[in-house]
This record gives sequence, structure tokens and C-alpha cells, in this order.
Amino acid sequence: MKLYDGGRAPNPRRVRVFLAEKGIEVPLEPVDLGALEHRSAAFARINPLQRVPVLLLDDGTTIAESIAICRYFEELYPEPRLFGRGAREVAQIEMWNRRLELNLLFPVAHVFRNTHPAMKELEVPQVPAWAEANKPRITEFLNILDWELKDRLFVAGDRYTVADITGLIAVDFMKPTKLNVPQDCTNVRRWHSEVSARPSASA
Ligand SMILES: N[C@@H](CCC(=O)N[C@@H](CS)C(=O)NCC(=O)O)C(=O)O
Repeated sequence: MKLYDGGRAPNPRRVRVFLAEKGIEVPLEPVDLGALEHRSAAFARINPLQRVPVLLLDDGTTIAESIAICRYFEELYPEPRLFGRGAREVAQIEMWNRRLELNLLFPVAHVFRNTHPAMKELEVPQVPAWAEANKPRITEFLNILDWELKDRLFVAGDRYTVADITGLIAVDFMKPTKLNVPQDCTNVRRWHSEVSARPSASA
């Protein structure tokens, strides 16, 4: 088994943080996105969408999509339960993970991909207006998240879950995107510093 990894790229880091929380070690195969290694014909056979991360199993099966990879490991190593237990909790965590993806991680990625010079060859064409359109959506969602976090410890409740991983990666990705969490989002700032202090955050 090996995990095709993308260094500082946010989606592969989602899986590395998840594995660190579970205490699972998987050999990493670095893919140099800057050198367009993932655009090779060889990598297209591993993932036709030419994106990382991808998990390659010993029987040759490939699993792409960060959350699909995380769910594979959750089934094999259920504890700690990062996708929850029981209908209600699983649905709450799924809801928050999707909200964090759709309303924070993806908009931050749109800003990064459509403005950063390093993305010129990966995001063709870069559309700066699409980056601008996403900026207010990020602030709007952070204010909603701030309100939610005023009376609970973590994004989906009082326990750390996969939704916190998506949130951590999204907020960290704001830095190279030259975006900031507003000063008055004190609950988001408190939550972010707590999840950043976990050993898994350095994965
Ligand atoms: N939906 C995929 C997204 C994967 C993705 O976009 N990965 C980025 C790195 S964070 C990538 O491979 N980018 C290469 C490119 O844009 O050409 C997931 O959740 O894993």
C-alpha cells in the first residue's frame, strides 16, 4: 500500500492529518505538482483526474478523493471515530464536513488557484474575477462558523472529527492565499489555535 502525496498541497494534507489522528502509518510516494509530475501519462493511469492524494492498495485498487481515502481507513481502524457513530452523529459530522468543504476549503482554493502565480500552469485559464467573487463568501461563512463555535469546542460538536480536519486545512490554506480570519472571529481563532496545537497538525 502507498499514498501518493502532494507535499504542501491541502488535500493530501487532509489525509495525512487524518492518519496521524488514527496513529496509522502509510508509506508516502511524493508527487511533485510543481514539476507537473501528476500530469504524466503514468500518473493518469493511477488517477485519470490527475489529482492527489491517491491511495494504492496492495491488490492494485486505487482510491482517490481525500474523504474516500479517509473513509477507507475509518472502516479498517474505527477508533477514534472521526466520522462519528450512529445516525445522528454521523449525519451531523457529514453536514459540517460538507459545509466546510463547500463554503470554506473550495472558495479558498478558488482564490488561490485563480490568483497565485505558481498556479498558472495548473489553473488554465486563471480567472481573477472568480477569485474576487469568492472572497466575500469566505468572510460570510467564517462569521457563521464563529457564531456556531461560541458554545461548542469543535466544528461538529464536543469531539474532534474529520470536519475539524477540513476546517484546519482550509484556514491554514488562507495564509498562502493572502487571506486572514477576521479579528472579530474570536471563536474561530480559539478553535483554530486548539486544533493547530494537536500533534497531527504537523502532518
Ligand atoms: N476532490 C479531490 C481534490 C484533489 C485535488 O484537487 N488535489 C490537488 C492538490 S490539493 C491537485 O492534485 N492539484 C493538481 C492540479 O490542480 O493539477 C480530493 O478531495 O482529494
